Amino acid sequence: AAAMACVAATPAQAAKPLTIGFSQVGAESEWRTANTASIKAAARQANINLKFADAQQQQQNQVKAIRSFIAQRVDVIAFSPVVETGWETVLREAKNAKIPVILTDRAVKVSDPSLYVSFIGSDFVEEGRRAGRWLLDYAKKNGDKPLNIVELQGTVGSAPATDRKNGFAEVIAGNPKLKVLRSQTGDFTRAKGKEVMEAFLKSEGKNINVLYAHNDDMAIGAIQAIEEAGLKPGKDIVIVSIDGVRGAFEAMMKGKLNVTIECNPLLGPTLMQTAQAVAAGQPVAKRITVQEGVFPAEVAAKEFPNRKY
Ligand code: GZL
Repeated sequence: AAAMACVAATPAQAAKPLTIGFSQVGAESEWRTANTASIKAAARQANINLKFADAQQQQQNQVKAIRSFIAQRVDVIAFSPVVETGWETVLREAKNAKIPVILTDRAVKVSDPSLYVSFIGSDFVEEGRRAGRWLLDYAKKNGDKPLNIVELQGTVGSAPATDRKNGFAEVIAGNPKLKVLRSQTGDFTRAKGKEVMEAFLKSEGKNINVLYAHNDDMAIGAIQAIEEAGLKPGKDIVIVSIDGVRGAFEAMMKGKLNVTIECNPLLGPTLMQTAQAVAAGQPVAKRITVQEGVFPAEVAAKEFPNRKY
């Protein structure tokens, strides 16, 4: 009989819970709040020890947090990079410390893709294209008359702002009657979105037919500015927005917003699964995308009860 390989039974080592250091962009929007809630809940469910740092939308706070996670020797570092560039040095420090890094939500531009193991998040260019396609369709249904657009961009230098701008511009180039009059950042917040929309209204006033907002929070701020200017949001100025947060559905049900392009913030479970696989030395996909749809106002009431964020 083949010699039986026998291994002395050792008391099962209670697996030490994984420790993940997570650097979050901030708390700038309803989307971010939902994203943070998803990550914290998923860590609890997976019995993962989560060290969570809020960067108040400042890149240097994220660099500091990542350095602190390295010093604490966490098992995995994950973060949502507030902007695309400026990460090479700190990511090389993590690599030299042999701590794997996972990107969630937003991407980075680095010369060496081995500086992170996986990027879990939406395709923002496609989200911009979806906004553009909705507007092309709207133009066709409304006698193809000229449409003057103002654009509220997200945080300057962030992947969602750059990509949503490019995807939208690529698609509306198909209709020369669609013109972007002014485009400026509202930094993804309601307050800034309102402030910049006030400036747009002062300079362009009745000339504005459409607002394209890179997130719902800026659109909601702009809605207040439009109403304070005595105009009807969703009618005098058609509003196309992105995220699909609760506030957007509420605005659509009131007829103040025309469409929201969903951007799924519920990345927590996928992040935890990926981190566990990485820590176990298993291969993981370099790019993990998420499912998301388009919700025009006419479906808002029906869809609202199904919303998870
Ligand atoms: C998109 C995310 C953006 C949201 C904004 O994945 O990075 O940041 O669209 C949030 O609401 O502020």
